[in-house]
Amino acid sequence: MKLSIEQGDITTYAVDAIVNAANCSLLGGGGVDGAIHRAAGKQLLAECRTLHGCETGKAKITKGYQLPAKYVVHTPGPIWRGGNHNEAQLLANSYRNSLAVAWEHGCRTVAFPSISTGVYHFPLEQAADIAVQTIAQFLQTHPDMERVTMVCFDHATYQAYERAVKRL
Ligand code: AR6
Repeated sequence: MKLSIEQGDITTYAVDAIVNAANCSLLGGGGVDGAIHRAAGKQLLAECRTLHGCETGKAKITKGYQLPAKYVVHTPGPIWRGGNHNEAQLLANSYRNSLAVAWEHGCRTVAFPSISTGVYHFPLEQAADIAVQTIAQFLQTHPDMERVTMVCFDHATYQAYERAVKRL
């Protein structure tokens, strides 16, 4: 299985691309977005300013600057608004479009945080199912992708993604 679930800090991952759970401005924020910008240095924000934002579920790529990762893929996941505002489809789009833009830039190892399950309040168990299903589908259609890692910051998130993999 080329999908790994790990607990850790995504800013330390020396992969081809890490994914940032961004907002539509792409100009930084708290959570994993803040951690990535702090670790990458202010050149990352300068490149992000040239991108003029990003729609929910879409993805844009920058260099990684001072990060060990070569690229950062920025995707705004959906804000949870009760579940009847296309949240599930938009979250799947974030994973699929992030993998697609990384792939187009030659990336074969990609690491994701748990998109939308922090301040955007997407229910963790459902988000984990969407993430692992969307990643597994991409791996099936892109056999040359070497590894996709879900990097869970806390243990409860790690356990939720482990359960989702077992449900696959
Ligand atoms: N490595 C991996 N995961 C992390 C790290 C890290 N260093 N730091 C936090 N997480 P969140 P969202 C986890 O809130 O819900 C920002 O302000 C965190 O524990 O970062 O998509 C953006 O600018 C949680 O499990 O992202 C947006 O405005 C997961 O990352 C908004 O938050 C996602 O939590 C996006 O909200």
